[in-house]
Amino acid sequence: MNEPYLAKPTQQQLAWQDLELGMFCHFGLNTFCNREWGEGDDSPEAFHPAELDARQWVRTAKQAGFRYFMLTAKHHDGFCLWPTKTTSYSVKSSPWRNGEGDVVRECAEACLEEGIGFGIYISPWDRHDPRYPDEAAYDDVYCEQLTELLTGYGELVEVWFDGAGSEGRRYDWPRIMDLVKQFQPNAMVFNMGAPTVRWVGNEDGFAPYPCWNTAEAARVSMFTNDMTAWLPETPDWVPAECPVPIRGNHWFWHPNDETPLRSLEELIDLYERSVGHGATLLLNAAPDSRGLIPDAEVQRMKELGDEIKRRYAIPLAESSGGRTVSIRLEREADIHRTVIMEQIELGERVQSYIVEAESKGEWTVIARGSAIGHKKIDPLILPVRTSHIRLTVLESTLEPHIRSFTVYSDNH
Ligand code: FUL
Repeated sequence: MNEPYLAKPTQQQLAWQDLELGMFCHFGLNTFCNREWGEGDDSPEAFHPAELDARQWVRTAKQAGFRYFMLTAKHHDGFCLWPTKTTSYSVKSSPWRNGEGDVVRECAEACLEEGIGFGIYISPWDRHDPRYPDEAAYDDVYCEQLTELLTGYGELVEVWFDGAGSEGRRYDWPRIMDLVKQFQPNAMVFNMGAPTVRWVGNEDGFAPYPCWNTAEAARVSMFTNDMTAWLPETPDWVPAECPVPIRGNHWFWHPNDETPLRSLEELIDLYERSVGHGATLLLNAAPDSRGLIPDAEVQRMKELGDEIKRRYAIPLAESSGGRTVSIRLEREADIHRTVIMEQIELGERVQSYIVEAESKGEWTVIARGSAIGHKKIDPLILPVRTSHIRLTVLESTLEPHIRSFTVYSDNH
């Protein structure tokens, strides 16, 4: 008998889903003009990050356990952080490094040195370029800019196509996708064209549960409930990414910003509801006008990384298997959380499951859910004292395969 069709990830998607944590980095002319969305008329003269140190940015990500780093090579204002041949509206016209600098290169090199993935954000919407109103002429510009980025900076993990400002606008997506396929076949494509990764649909940093890996569409931007029209070759497997700024709703740095930095409690909660719901967390920390990520942000990132390690680096016990996976501990312990991963290379099979703990011969359900996918974290409201714990898959499309079932205690 033929098995029912089940969407499966590509090797590249599998590798990307294992990254789990990305640091987003919004930096550009906005940083110097106290803006979130420059209108494309700020002078490149303003761009002078006297102490710019991309290694400090990337180290901040690395030290916190983040595995990829995404830079806004071009935001909506159209200012390019690399010396593009397509426009003079770039670092070339700025006083920074006498117009000879290249922020994209410095980030690419820092990522290579630190051994984490590098990705770029390149806004399709361009509020500066005079050719923007002419669809065909701008497609040429955009494709040239993209080609420069895809070919000049080594291997990219992801290319971020932001829908904001592009609601209703047509771009030549087949042509744009061909460039990515040709020059960076391993890079993930975010949300537009023929995406391999979708936007989770909010900028709050969490994935509503269940967050299945299969989808046929995703929201275009924060400003519409329209769904993107994806090209027919879009795979059925399109895992979700959850972008969120570490400070309020500001993606860029602002002088004397009083928007509060997210607390450690809030961030770890977001981690457990993004990565813990099978998605990827993309947390933004913005460099300031010196060209450095401020101490408070660096510190908070580090605290988050330390807390993730404290909770999840040392399992009490771990097992894997099929429909039922049991764990017997050598002695009773307080369980604070469980983590389940499905072998997603075989597709997302589990539809519902329970986790139970035994005490004096009685089994009690301590967690339940539907999707598992890449990862499901179940933090327990109260710790459960037990020496015997089991996962049971109640419903699945095909025979379930559990990559790992892990229990954690705070008292290890
Ligand atoms: C949005 C943009 O409008 C914001 O400025 C930011 O870049 C965010 C990640 O995406 O659509």
